[in-house]
Amino acid sequence: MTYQPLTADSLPRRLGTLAILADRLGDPALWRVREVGDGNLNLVFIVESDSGAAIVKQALPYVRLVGESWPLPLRRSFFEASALERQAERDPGAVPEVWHFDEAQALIVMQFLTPHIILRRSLIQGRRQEGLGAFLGRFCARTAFRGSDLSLAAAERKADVALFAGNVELCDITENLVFTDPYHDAPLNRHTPALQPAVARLRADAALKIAAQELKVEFTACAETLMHGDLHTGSVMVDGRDIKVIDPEFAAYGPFGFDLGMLVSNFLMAYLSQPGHANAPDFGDWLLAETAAIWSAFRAEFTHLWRTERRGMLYPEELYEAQGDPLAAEAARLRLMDRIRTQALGVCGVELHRRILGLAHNADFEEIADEGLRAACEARALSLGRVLAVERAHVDMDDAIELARVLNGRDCL
Ligand code: SR1
Ligand code: MG
Repeated sequence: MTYQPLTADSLPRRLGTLAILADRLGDPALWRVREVGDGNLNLVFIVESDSGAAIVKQALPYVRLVGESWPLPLRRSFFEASALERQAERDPGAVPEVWHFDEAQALIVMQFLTPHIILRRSLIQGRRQEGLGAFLGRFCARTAFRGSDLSLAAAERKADVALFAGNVELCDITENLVFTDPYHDAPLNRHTPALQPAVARLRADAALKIAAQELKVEFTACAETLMHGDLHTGSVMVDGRDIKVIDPEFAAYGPFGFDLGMLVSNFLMAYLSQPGHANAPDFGDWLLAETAAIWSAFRAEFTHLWRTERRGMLYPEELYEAQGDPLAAEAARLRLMDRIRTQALGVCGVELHRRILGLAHNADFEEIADEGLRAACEARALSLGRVLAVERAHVDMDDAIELARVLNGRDCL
């Protein structure tokens, strides 16, 4: 059958013979199906019966957020399924189980996470999640390290680089929406009107535009590891105990620090939007502590893997430990981690900008109904983003977090 988008009505008929669903859910006539996709791209169905539940995610041949005028290949579903498989190996338990993949229909049947909600929603509501930053920092470290030439056999990684190089259109979205469009008057951009003077300043800022393009060069040319590619707080689900990373359809090979930077950026946006949400006064402190925990867990796990699993062609033991010089290996690791932190802070900066100036905004700010208050919060994020992108080589993660705290009381408009 050629590709056809599912509907809640057609799904039981079309997928009712799939053993993996029939075994878990029983008679398709009794399935309850809801379309719940609220992301920018896909259809997402919850399929339930009295005996079980599943998620069916199907790609649409266009960008859902914009409409059929912006076509997008169905093949992104293949990259998502392939990335989930690799992430499940590299950080077991961190991603939902994939039960079935149908390439022609661009659909993935997977574990229904319940009672999980999207992390972004939970942060807007002021809910805490034990171990959140540490879990996500470890996920970034494990996937970054184990997807790179620090760990994989060279031939395996090269084949994988070639495979994921096919995810052209999704990379193109990031290349334009994250690294370029915020810095000029791109057709689909929008921003809160009161930001106009701040936006004009950013777009006239030569150092910032150089920084954004340098970061874009790294994104396109540094195929260091298999990135999730879209690791914001809408790509994480939580239930108070369990945490899962979802939605890696933007997966591609890129710099070690990309996922880390995007994630930290979205935590900082959750923090900077708190004045617009009625949460406990110390919730912001918790958010910053979890942001710090992302980096410290990343550093600790990456260090652990460096010392115990460094079997790839990069930084081979022959150069260090085998010559009785473990300190030199540590020096090399520290240099690499400095470079990853620099990358991450740069990505963090441009991600702050694109979520406020570009096409795809974040509910953290969007749901602040008072436009003046929203603009005040967003202006702080723009200022923080500028410093992080331009000064990324001279800023520590603690400095970045402290700067967010200081800016939160300032008028940046
Ligand atoms: C046109 S897609 C817009 C954004 O949604 C996705 O989640 C990615 O973040 C992308 O940049
Ligand atoms: Mg997504």
